[in-house]
Amino acid sequence: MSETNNNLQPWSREEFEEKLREKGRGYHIYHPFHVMMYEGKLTKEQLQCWVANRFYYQIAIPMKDSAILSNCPDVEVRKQWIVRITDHDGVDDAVGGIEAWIQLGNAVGLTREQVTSLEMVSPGVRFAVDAYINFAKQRPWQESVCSSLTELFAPHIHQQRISSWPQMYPWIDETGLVYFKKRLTEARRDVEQGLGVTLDYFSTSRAMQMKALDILQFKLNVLWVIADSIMLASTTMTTEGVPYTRQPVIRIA
Ligand code: AHQ
Repeated sequence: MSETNNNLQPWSREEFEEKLREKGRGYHIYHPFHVMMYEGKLTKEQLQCWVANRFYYQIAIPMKDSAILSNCPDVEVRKQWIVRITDHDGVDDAVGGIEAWIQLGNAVGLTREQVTSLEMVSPGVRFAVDAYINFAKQRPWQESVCSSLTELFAPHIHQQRISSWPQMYPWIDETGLVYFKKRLTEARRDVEQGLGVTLDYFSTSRAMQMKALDILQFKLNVLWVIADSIMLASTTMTTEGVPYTRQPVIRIA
């Protein structure tokens, strides 16, 4: 009879952190679309599709983080967490991440309107991102903090873009990379807090530690499905020679 998680001893703090980091094997840096991006194999249209669709994720982050704040009674946690909102929204005339992402849109040849109108956002991306926001609205704030820990793996993917795009996509103006450079330091700072909360809150039992791994898997799935949807929306696919049919979207003016 295998022991259930309930009567196993919890992992040590170090072991638990190691198990969280091992989940990085499912991070979207390994998704074929991001591998193609890193290898310089994406067309201009595919990159435009990725930027326009990912904008829906970017504008969701401050709403997700506001949901966490609204569920969190701990003043010290809120005082640290709130910076995530201003990082994206900006403060006074300082450019925030959302505006930097629109600059990325301009750098890949999109107009501000094409990005901010969300006209290019696919249903799959909307569903995945909305699932993430709703998770943060409905679950205990510590579970939402745990779900943000995919950022343990984010500096690597941001550094990949900063390093490879100038060579692979020389037509993209360097101003487009501002967002990724911003996130390199912000993500490392964010993860410090997120990891501390997660290791403290979920270390009460092995069952709780396993729950944290499941929550992290949920967020890995969100990112993976976003990449799936963008790949389907922007890549010519055939099944047994039959081209993949995209849903005709009739826009009533
Ligand atoms: O630009 C990203 C960002 O601001 C965040 C916040 C964090 C969260 O709270 O879930 N996750 C995240 C991520 C960002 N960029 C993604 C990328 O590939 O550019 C990675 C993503 C993440 O790893 O969760």
